[in-house]
Amino acid sequence: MGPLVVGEEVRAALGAGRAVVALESTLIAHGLPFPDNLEVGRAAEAAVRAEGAVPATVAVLDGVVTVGVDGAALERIARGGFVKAGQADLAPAVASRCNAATTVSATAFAAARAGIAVFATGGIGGVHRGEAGDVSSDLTTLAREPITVVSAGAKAILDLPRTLEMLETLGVLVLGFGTDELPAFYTRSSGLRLEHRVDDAAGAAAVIRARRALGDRGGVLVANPIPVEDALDRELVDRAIAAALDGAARAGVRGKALTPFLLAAIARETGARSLAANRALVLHDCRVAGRIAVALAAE
Ligand code: PSU
Ligand code: MN
Repeated sequence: MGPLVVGEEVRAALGAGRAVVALESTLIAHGLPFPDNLEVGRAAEAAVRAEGAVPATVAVLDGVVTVGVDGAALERIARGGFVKAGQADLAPAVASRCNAATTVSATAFAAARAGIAVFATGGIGGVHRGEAGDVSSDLTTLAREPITVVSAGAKAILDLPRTLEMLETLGVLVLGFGTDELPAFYTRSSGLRLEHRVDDAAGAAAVIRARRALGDRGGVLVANPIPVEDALDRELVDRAIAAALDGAARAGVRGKALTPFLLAAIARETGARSLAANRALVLHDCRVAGRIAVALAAE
């Protein structure tokens, strides 16, 4: 067995030219608490299926990068013990035969190797706020991989203006999905204007096809705002983020642990309302990604 394996159902779907949507596992292992995380992982797969596409959740299982894990593996991921792996962490995880959840960067990389064109997540990583200057490898991987990531923007805990600037510098196309603004994860708007907008899956597919036809091999970020009825109050979010950032600074949390720490702190600060919003936006992204994958497969 090689270091990267594609699950049977996913392989069959890709072989037949059917729509497939990749899903990441860090959001399950480190973004949400058990057992909500397992429920969201399952619901995400179901949402992709409801649109007529095949879900491919990605993780490293005993050192094998697996594109399309089965239900038993999904449960293992949710129960804990999986480290967090970005793209650069994949090879060490393979060499040491460990279990790892894949971030957006690792998932995009593995999915692209498998020939998957569309990927759904909640929010990509980006440039963190403050002087530390921590920048997620999600951005650089997106610049390199020919994949479309559907997300509710970048996580609100980040420095969104600098994240958007970096995406532009790297040549990642950011497409507003029914919006002219970069969505801010728990809320629909950030005040940051986007240059490009599409209003449905067919519109997104047309742009993706044009990018391919031009030979542009970089990634596309479809910025899909959280549904109106699920969005959180902006003041609540701002207060929770400020408290979370303060807590992280006092505890000296940085690096890989920072994003999971902040998400957990925000869940406490919002009385778990952030978890409900996170669930809603992830499932919405899965539905939109499913539709885009179906539109692309129909060409
Ligand atoms: N989206 C969510 N919850 C998450 C993440 C995204 O709704 O937990 C994860 C993604 O896997 C993303 C990662 O790639 O956070 C970014 O981590 P870092 O900032 O350490 O690169
Ligand atoms: Mn980082």
